Amino acid sequence: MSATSNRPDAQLIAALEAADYHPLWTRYKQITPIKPAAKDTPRLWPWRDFAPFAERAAKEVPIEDIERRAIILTHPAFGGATTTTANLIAAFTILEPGDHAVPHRHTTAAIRFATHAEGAVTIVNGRRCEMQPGDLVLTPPMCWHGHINEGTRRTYWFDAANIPLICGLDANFFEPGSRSDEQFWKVDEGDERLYAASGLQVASDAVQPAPLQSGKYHYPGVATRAMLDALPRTADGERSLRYTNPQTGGPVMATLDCQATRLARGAATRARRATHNAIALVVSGEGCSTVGDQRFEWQQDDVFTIPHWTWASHQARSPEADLFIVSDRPVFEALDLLRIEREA
Ligand code: GTQ
Ligand code: FE2
Repeated sequence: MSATSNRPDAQLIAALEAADYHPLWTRYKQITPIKPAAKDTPRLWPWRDFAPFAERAAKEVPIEDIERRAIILTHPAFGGATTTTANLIAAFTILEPGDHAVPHRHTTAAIRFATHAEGAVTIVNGRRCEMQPGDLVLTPPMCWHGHINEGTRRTYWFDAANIPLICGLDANFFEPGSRSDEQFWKVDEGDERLYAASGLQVASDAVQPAPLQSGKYHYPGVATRAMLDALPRTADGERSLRYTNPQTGGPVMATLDCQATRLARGAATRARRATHNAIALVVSGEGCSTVGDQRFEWQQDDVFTIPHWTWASHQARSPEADLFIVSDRPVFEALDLLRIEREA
């Protein structure tokens, strides 16, 4: 017998439930909690633990046999679902010299950030995007993309995508490309040139709504680092840049936001919490973060999560440390659910 069996309306409740009705009054607190409660604890995936698996995947899994040689960092709190933190996955893609990862396109949105990818190229909608250190390459929804390693060494890059969000919405569409389409790879930077200069845009008389997905796909690391160098330091040592859609000044995609953060040794950043979820990649340097009740010591290529509504503060141990942070913030902004709190 359930806990409700002694109440005066017990028989009504049982009858309702048997007929596929739920009285709101017995479950109001369950379905309207007073605040968010992330399923997952904050988690760190150190590169040194991951590297042997990446090496095995490179040796044991031919690229011709698979869609992508990517390994996703998964949190066990999601009950076996392929999720890193709510709505998001993070992964590393591994390519051997000469590897071609077959072209495809899909409604899920993804980004990749070059960590050790010199010689690799991602082609997005017929534009060649070379993966220089610290480069960000977007694949907005339904953009064709394939990858090649034209270099002489194994390459690695960090991926993030909104796959759990799109699976939750059951809004996946996927189109395979052809492994034998030689022309796909024979392109130059193409229309990416139209987005190369910051502060300049193609003029148009067309009256149309601002596109929610960036038309610029390639954000060179050299430009990000130069701008971080130029930013004045804040009281808590944090200097942050947001990658933007040049046509709107808003987030790079409708569902994903990207940020570059530079920390200075000494100060810990003021703790903050937000309703959206974030994943941080350590681009350079060393440091530590307090996320919820966890404390992470991190170094280059480590990845950690900042689940929603969890306090987070970061600190560099080296003179400077750079983080790349990807989040689902635009989803919360679009739905008017964004809340951010900062410690006093
Ligand atoms: O590069 O196309 O890590 O489609 C997951 C899904 C990478 C990609 C991932 C993808 C890709
Ligand atoms: Fe893809």
